[in-house]
Amino acid sequence: MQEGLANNGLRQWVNEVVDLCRPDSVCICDGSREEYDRLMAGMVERGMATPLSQRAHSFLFRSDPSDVARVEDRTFIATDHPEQAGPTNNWVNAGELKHTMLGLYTGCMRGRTLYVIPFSMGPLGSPMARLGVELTDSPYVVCSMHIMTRVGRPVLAALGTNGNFIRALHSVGAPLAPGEADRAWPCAPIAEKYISHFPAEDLIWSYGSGYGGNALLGKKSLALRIASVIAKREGWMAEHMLLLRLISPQGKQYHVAGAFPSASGKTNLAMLIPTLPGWQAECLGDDIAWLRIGADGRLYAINPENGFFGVAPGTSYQSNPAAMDTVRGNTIFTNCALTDDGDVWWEGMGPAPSHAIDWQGRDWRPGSGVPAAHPNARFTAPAAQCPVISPDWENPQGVPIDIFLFGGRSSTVVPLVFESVGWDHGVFLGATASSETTAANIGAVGQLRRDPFAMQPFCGYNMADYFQHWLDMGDRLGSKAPRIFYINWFRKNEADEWLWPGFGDNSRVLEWMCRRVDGEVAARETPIGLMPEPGDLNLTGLDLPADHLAALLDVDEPAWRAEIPDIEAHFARFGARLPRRLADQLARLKERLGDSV
Ligand code: O2Y
Ligand code: MN
Repeated sequence: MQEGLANNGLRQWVNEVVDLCRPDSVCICDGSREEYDRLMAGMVERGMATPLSQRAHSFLFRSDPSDVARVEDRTFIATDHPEQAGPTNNWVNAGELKHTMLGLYTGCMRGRTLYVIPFSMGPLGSPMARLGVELTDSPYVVCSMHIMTRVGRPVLAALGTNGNFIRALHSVGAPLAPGEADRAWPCAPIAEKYISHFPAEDLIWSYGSGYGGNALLGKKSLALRIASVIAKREGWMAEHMLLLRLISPQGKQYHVAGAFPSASGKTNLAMLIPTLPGWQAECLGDDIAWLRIGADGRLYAINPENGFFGVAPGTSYQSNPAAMDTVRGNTIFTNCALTDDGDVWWEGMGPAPSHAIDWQGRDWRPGSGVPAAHPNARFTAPAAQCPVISPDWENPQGVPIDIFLFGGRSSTVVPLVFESVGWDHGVFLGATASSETTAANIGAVGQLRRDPFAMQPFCGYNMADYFQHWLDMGDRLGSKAPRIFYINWFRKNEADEWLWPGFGDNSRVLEWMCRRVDGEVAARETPIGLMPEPGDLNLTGLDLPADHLAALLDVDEPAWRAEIPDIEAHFARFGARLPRRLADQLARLKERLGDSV
């Protein structure tokens, strides 16, 4: 019996889980440094973690090769009726899934400790924060949650005796027989992995995976899938968005919230270092935003997370110096390569070492034909360590949003930037957002995939109702609604060259948006939206060939007309539930493109 827990609901739930999962012991996490160090030391002793001599308080983990990323086909929205989950989710009947998972959970923590992790998403005490408790048998999850969320005693104090919290149960699904040695990365086979969400009960059950989004349940499961359902119910928004503050040479602040699919340079943009003279940027968050309408009628956003769980490969002092400085210490690395001098290395970080141990623990040398780090290798680091973190990143009231960004990777068709003609058109742009698949996606590379609002894997309910929720929010915001833009940094020419330099130079596109917000610059009306004239972008100091600029701002009307059937097929998936206002937007686009309606 967990008598030490003052919260009645929590005590009862922990007792039920102990009866079901049969752990050898229970540990109530206090969130202290001592707790983190003790758990890490234990994992080092058992051969699960390697301390890195080149980075203070940093450790390398190697996962099981079957457990390297989120598993979308093992991720479920469990409700009574399939329409509640909609066509973009894996639906399972809630009762049936519970029956299956109760079988798996029975005795699954034998030989292990059950950790009780009280955590807050959002600064504790913020009106926008939510409390959760994750029960897990993974000390790696505990240490990662210490970084990614606010954990421990203050959360228990905030819960009091009867406070509400979101329940998240996690097991690696690998019970130990008496005397059985543990594996470096315990997990269950793929067919036994379940990342399950029961929105009717604000409940998360995860089984069989110890990796990232499958196991750190505050992140994708709570802050997006469950929170999106709560947000719809309560009239706010839970979005897969970075948060960025831009500061003009005159000191004026603009706040940007941007939704991009995985592997579209989201963390790089979140930690932007502008090349445009006089402009500064501050990072407020790199992955998730919670937004609500404030007393002044504007939309305010917080980052509910406390750290970054970023993709390591491709991150370098060239692509993202702020991220490189963020991970200099107090960082957990997963599936990176280990160098002979006790540091981590990954593809795209810089010159390759002459020898390393790869992510699977094997000897590796350049030219060996396999990557040293897994393409989804990750760093887990405290946001507070980011050199460009905003002083307001923990502001409990959030920051007022001026600009929404949508976008993806598109080597053809989509121009560098365009603005929506109004809120409904902006929602249409979010609803039809697409991106080319990369090596980070399962399946063929370079194929266009619709990823509405970058929420396809993360919306906890019927996406058609989510579209309606965006329309409703716009109605409530009226003239105070943020402006909506669509961007594409990834356009190429026939010679397969990038047309836009990207990274810090993206500040030039953002500056145009800020001037649009201030009404300082007109825009060219095109069939797809409002665009800058070539002379409207501040390209001072940038050596951009004129033909590149022309191509970047060109609207290829035949190519856009060719997109229409795919948008129609995408919308058709939602049947009669698709909001009429989005069907109208499609009809207007067709009209503007001169297509028959
Ligand atoms: O592979 C995972 O488990 C992590 S996925 C992830 C991590 C951090 C931020 N975003 C994502 C994502 O897939 O969008
Ligand atoms: Mn993400």
